[in-house]
Amino acid sequence: MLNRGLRQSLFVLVLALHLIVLSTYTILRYQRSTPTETYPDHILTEADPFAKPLSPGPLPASLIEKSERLLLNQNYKRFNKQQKSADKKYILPRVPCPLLPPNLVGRVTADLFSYEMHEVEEHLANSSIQLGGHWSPPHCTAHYRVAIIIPYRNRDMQLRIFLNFMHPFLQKQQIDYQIYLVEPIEKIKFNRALLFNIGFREALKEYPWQCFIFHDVDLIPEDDRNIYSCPPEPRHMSVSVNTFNYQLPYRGIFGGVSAMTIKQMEAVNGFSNQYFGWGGEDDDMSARVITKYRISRYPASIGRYRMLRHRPDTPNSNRFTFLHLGTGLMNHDGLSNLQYDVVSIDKKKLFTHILVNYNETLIKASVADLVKKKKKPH
Ligand code: BGN
Repeated sequence: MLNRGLRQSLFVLVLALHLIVLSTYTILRYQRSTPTETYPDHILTEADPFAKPLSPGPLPASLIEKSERLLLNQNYKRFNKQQKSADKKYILPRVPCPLLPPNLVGRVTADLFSYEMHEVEEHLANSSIQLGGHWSPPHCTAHYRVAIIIPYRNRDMQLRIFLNFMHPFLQKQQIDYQIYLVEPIEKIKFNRALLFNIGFREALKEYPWQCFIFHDVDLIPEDDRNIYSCPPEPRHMSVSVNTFNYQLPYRGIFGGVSAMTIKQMEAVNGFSNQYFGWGGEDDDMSARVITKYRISRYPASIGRYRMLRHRPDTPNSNRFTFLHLGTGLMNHDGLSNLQYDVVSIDKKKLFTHILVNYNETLIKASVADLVKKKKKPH
């Protein structure tokens, strides 16, 4: 025989168990419930390659409005159905990604270990990066289509560290992006600005990029709130770099990492093609930019970068000649007189490699008369 007290506590226990089971069931049901299949027509888009998710992944949950979460959820389900049925008429609703990417944390530290390329590829094997290093968010339409252009030569170790860190970094920002490496063939002089112009041209031939990030391979961002997008004014992004004691070395600096839209690039005729060797080409671009815009920057606490160590390059002694001309060459030298040959375009797993050739003599000759005239005005 159970006494009264024991009977009462048993009753309370059974009641509590019931409550737990019931609430778990309700929560699960709510989470799984499919939003209604009738979907307002205006949200359905034509089959838009840029709205197409690549593959399903975990759904972002925190910091997203409930209504947005339902849309994302529905998109995810439709995507799976579409995969199974291969029904071309099944059009995914265009759902913009949340304005504030949900998983940003602020300060981030890169893994600077020098993994082999195949190890980096393995690390990133599950993140649905398309051949050529293109990624876009699987369940929503990114707000920005961004090409990352990297002038490159002989920096294999830095490249591996960069790729290993940058892919997850950009994916967390929910950007539709691709990484392009533009490399000159061996026997010609390195020309950072010319390689940027080439990257800009070539990238636009294959995808409607809106925004370009001109990026040195040795700079690794340290804060994921440093969103890789293009604001209304050209943005200098590497505001505070460890090698400069996290301070802007001078007001007009535009080197390291910078972001420009197509319109902004075209408005200043791109970069100058005349800077062979190290230095000055970014100052030239800065001078071009300020004729039409103001340089925008994130606060120093966000635009933070770590520079990977390397041997210093030899400065180009000619750079002062062109810098002294100010923006004198702007309308004649840049995208308008760009000449180069593409040797190969190689779609690697994590980036697109564009190997190029150009003729320094011809490029210099294209502005020689103008330089003479500007130096000695009549
Ligand atoms: C400057 C270089 C830039 C370089 C920054 C940071 C020149 C032009 C002659 C004054 N400018 O001095 O190209 O990005 O340092 O390293 O050399």
